[in-house]
Amino acid sequence: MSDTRFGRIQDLPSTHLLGGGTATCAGCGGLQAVHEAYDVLGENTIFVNAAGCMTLLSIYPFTPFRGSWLYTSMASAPAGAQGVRDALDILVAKGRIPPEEDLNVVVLTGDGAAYGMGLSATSCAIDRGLDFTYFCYDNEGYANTGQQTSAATPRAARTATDAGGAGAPGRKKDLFGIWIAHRPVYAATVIGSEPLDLARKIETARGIRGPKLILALAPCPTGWNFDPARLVEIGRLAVSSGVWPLKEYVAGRVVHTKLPRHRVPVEEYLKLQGRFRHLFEPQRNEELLAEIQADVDAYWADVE
Ligand SMILES: Cc1ncc(C[n+]2csc(CCOP(=O)(O)OP(=O)(O)O)c2C)c(N)n1
Ligand code: SF4
Ligand SMILES: [Mg+2]
Repeated sequence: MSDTRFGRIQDLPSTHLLGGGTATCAGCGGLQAVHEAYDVLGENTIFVNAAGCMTLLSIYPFTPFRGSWLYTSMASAPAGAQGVRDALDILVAKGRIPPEEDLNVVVLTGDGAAYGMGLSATSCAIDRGLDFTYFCYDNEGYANTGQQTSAATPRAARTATDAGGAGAPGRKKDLFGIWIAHRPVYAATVIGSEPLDLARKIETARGIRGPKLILALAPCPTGWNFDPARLVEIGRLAVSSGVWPLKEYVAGRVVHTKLPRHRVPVEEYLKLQGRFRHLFEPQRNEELLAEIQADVDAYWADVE
């Protein structure tokens, strides 16, 4: 079991309390993925940000990015993106900005908004064929407000709202599946600990017009209760255990971009995280561990 800063999940602070409210936590997998994506997207980018941890990057009128930033409520980032895209199209059509100064419109959202509150606005934006990239950093909970359970929280994870017993009772919603049911031009899963795979997918998305999903698993030391120094290790274990399949949907087909042929047992991934400690201590919960492993095995049985 890893060293962790917090004994109980209820003791987790809101990120509002950290760094005077101006920064993300050390070892933040969300920031890692956003940083890597921005290296490819470049400064001709406008982030349309749904309220969440990444909102703490900006303090009006400043952000750490060279591009632009629009802050929206949790549910309405895709609607904000539509307004920005329309305004840019008008400015280009009127010759007020040259086409080479046009911007990539990128929604930057957490899972609470992406899997839940913002889903209908997202669905409608895809249906309208909006030219935007929808970047979700999925830290599997409402992290900014203290890691409450979201529709992305995996089975058995303890959160502020499922703090006791067997942890979260549900199963993680399949947002990638919901997106591809809309037949977007592109959808991909990524993780910051696989930066080349991530960069190639951002590059692909940047070159296609229409609605595009980039769904990044974002290991969160504060909400998942692990040592920030283990960020990359945990990200790689998410992939090598098969918990987080790396894949893309392009031209109507799903292709896996990394096949973990010799999958490590899922418990290698789980046991580094305090949110799953109750599966191992004071005694192993063999039933739940087997159930979680069986879910992952069933996914890959369909792929292989
Ligand atoms: C309608 C609404 N309800 C609640 C909030 C309070 N709130 C701000 S950020 C946040 C958590 C968002 O979770 P997620 O989208 O997963 O982003 P994360 O905090 O994990 O980065 C909540 C609940 C809000 N801003 N708007
Ligand atoms: S709570 Fe998690 S997602 Fe939010 S800033 Fe901290 S590490 Fe990142
Ligand atoms: Mg979240």
